[in-house]
Amino acid sequence: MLLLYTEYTFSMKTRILHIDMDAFFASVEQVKNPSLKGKPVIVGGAKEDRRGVVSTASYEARKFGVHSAMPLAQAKKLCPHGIYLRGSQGDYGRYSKLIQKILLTVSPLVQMASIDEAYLDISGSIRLFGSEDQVAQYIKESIANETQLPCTVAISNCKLVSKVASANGKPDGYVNVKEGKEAAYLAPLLIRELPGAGPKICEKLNKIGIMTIGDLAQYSSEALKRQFGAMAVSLQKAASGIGSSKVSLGREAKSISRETTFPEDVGDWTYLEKMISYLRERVMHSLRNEGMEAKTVVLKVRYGDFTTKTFSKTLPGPTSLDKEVEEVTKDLITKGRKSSKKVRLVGIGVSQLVHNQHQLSIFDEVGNEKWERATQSIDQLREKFGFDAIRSAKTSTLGKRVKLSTPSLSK
Ligand code: TTP
Ligand code: MG
Repeated sequence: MLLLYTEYTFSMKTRILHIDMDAFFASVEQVKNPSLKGKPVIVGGAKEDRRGVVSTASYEARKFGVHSAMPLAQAKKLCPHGIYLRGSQGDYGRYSKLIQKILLTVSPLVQMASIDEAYLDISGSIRLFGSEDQVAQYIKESIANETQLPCTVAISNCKLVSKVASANGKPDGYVNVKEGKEAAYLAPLLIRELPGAGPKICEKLNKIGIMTIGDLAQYSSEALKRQFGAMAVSLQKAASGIGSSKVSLGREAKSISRETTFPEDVGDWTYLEKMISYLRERVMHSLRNEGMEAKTVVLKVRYGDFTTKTFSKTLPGPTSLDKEVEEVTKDLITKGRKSSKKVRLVGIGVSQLVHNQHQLSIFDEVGNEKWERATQSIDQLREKFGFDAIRSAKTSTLGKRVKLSTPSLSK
C-alpha cells in the first residue's frame, strides 16, 4: 500500500511545459510562401511604408540587428535587402488555433499565454508518452508535420523557469530543467533574462553588483529589501526558480461588463458617474483576474423611456489599468449625459481583449510601473477581503457594500 502511494505521488509531480513558436509571424509568412525560407523576412510594414514598427523578424533578419518593436525605418537601414511584409493577422490566428488543437492532444491542461505560446501541465501525460523528452519530441514533430512551423519547448517544475528556458533554447530548441535544478539553471543567466526585469531594474541591480540571476538569488535579503522594498521578496523568489505551476484554463472572455438597473430612474449625473466608476473598477478587476488587457471601452445607458444607447471608444493600445480606462470613461459619460432623460440602467464594458503580455512580470517599468504596482496590491487585498474592501475615494460615498441588480452579467 505504502509503495503504491509513494509511486502515485511521484508520478504526479507537477511538470510544466512551455512552448513558444520561433519568429512566429515571419515563420508563417515563410510557410505561406516557401521562396522566403532562409531569407530575412520582416513583418510590420511593406517596403514603402514609412511609419510603423517591426512586429517580428525571421532569425535570418535578426543577424542584422532587426528585432520586434524597432521602428521600420531603422530596420530598413540595418537590413536594406530584407523582405518587408505587412502581415495578415487572420492567418496568424488560424495557425495559433491549430497549434492549440495539437497541444490539447497531449494534455487537457493548456493555457494559451499569447498568440504563439502556451503552458501545459504535462504531469499526467508523461507516463503515456514514456518520458518528458518524448512529450517534447511529440509536440515538436506534430507541429512540424501539421504546420511546418518551428518552435522551442522547455520543461521544468514552474511556468517562470520554463519560460526563461524556452527563450534560452531558441530557435528550434528543447530544454529540460530537472527537478531541483531550477536555481542552478537560472544562476549563470544575466539578470535581464528574468521575466519583468527590464532595463531600469537591471540598471539598479547592476549598480549594487548584481549581474546574474544567481547573484540576485544569493544577495542578502535584508539589503535587497532596503533597496527594493516589498518587491525584493518576489525578485529573490523568482531568481531562486520558485514560481507558479498553475495552468489557468477556462473559456476566454470576449468582453467583460457590469451593469445595474436602478430601483427608480435617476437624473442626478453626479451619482450616476459614481456608479459608473464603481462598475468600471469591478470590470477592470475581473479583466486583470483573467490575465487580459482591453482596447475598447463601452458605456451603456438605458433611459427612462427604455431607449438604450451605447457609447464606445477604442484606446491606442490595450490596457488593464484603471486610470487609463477612467480617462476614456469620462469622455463617454459626457456623451451619455447629453440627453435630459432620466436613466434606468447604466453599464460599462471592455472588449477587444488580448492576453496581458506582462503576466509573468515581477513588475513592469515602462512609465506605468507605479500604477501597475499599486493595482497589484489592490487586487491582492481584494483577493483576501473581497472587492469592496478597497475602493476609490470617488465611489466610497456609494456606501460600504454596493448591491448591483445584475451583479455578474458577464465574466
Ligand atoms: P514573440 O514570441 O515574442 O516573438 P517571435 O515568435 O516573433 O520570436 P521568438 O519567439 O522566436 O523570439 O511574439 C510572437 C508574435 O507576436 C511575433 O511573431 C509577432 C508578435 N509581436 C508583435 O507584433 N510585436 C512585438 O513587439 C512582439 C514582441 C511580438
Ligand atoms: Mg515566439
